[in-house]
Amino acid sequence: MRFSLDAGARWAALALLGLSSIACGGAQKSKPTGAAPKAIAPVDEPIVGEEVAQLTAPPFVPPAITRKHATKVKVHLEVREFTAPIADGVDYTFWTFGGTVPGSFIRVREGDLVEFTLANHPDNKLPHNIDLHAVTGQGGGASASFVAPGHSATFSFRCLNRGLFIYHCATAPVGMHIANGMYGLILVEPREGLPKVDQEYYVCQGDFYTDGKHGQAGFQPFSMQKALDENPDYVLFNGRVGALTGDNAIVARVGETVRLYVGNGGPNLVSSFHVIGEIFDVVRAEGGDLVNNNVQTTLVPPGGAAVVEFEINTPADYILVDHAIFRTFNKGALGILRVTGRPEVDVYTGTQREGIYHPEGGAVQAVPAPDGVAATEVPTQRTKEERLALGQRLYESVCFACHQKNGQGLPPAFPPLAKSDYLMADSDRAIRTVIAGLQGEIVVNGKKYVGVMPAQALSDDDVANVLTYVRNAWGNSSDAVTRDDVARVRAALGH
Ligand code: HEC
Ligand SMILES: [Cu+2]
Repeated sequence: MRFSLDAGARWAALALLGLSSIACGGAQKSKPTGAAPKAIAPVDEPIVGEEVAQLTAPPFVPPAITRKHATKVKVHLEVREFTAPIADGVDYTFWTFGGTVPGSFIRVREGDLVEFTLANHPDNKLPHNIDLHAVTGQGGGASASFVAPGHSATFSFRCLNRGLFIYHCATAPVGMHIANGMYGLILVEPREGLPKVDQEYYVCQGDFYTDGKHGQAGFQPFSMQKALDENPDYVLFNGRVGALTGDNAIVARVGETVRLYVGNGGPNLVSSFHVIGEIFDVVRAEGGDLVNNNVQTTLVPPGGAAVVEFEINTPADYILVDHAIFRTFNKGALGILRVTGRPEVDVYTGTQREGIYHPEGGAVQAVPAPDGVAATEVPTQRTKEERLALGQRLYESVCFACHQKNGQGLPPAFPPLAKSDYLMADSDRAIRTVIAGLQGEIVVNGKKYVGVMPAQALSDDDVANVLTYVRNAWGNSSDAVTRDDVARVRAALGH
């Protein structure tokens, strides 16, 4: 949350350094007006020694480069095609760089000479290649790296520009290769390095197009028509629903600084990248030199990237989203940064007080019925059928947003109510859940959920109706919940 002077000042100082070298008329290659000046052109820096790049699978990032010189870096990346879950119960055939979506993270330094080998595994069915946006040269390396299954190709390039860059397959049909997961990030660190942070993670958004609708079980082939229509069934961080939630959440502690390398493989959608409950102290816009401060949401276009940094001031589950928000709650673009540590009440208190709200100085106003008929007393006794009908209406206006239309929930964020052992085991507990809310870890049908269900401001009659409905819908079956049951539980809670 705090403005990071350190980062801003450091980059400003670097810009000045570059400017003074121009003023002295150094051996500077001519650059387009406004281009970031550099003390020595990267291509003039001597290459000292060689090393093999250490690649990492998402969400991890190789360690920062501490070298003070340019070197020759050998990168070996293998293309693998395989079928794996894109969501629980849904399989998809992915094409990958290094066996993951996004592909392996590559970290090199400005001025480095990269000797890049692309290998196409003999079990694969298709030719592939790679276009790295960090490359200056024909096709970003695409034609030089085009390889059939069982072959490999090597080419070299010089890292002339620092920044965070997407790489992707550029084999026809290009859109399909990208849609199947063929993209990742390469970081060209500035010569002097990036400011030190405590945690670094790798997050890449992508949109996916399947024959079946979102969540439809079984094997789902790629849908060319939906890709052409730019109408994805899945919008994901790191290639799978739940790649960054539950046990896969990324983590940090209060007091630490976090840097996210955020990419967007597309193929079609622009990401409105946002972290719920946090503000980016620093955004390295578009992955380049431009530093913006105090940003809520940053745009990451397909084939683009951004670096976001923030200090963590208080514990929470910070939620990574594409703020085109249906993509988050209905198409999968949801990740969690789980922060532990001591709550900092000077920063955030949580709920301090809760009470009944009486407008107009406490008088409860009778709302006139719309057709002029006097409002009638809510009957204590209703038939189960009445409660089912009223409860369904309430469910479909309030609860469905999280628990979904047919009570199936939305793992891992929202537990199911349909055939929920947790719901059916204890009706008083269900009443407490609705009137007082619920948080912390629970287990529903053998699966862990750690979420927050907000308290629902509903009358006793409404709670009875909605719980009668959910405890008798979608394969659940039990007696009606009565208004007296709710009143008794509410009294025990002191609400
Ligand atoms: C804003 C999202 C949200 C809304 C709206 C919501 N819930 Fe929940 N609900 C949750 C979450 C999250 C949990 C799990 C809480 C936890 O992990 O401790 C939960 C848990 C439950 C549970 C216990 C777990 C289970 O699966 O049996 C019941 C019962 C429940 N909700 C009923 C309802 C009913 C009825 C409504 C509508 C009146 C409703 N909820 C509205 C988010 C929501
Ligand atoms: Cu490919």
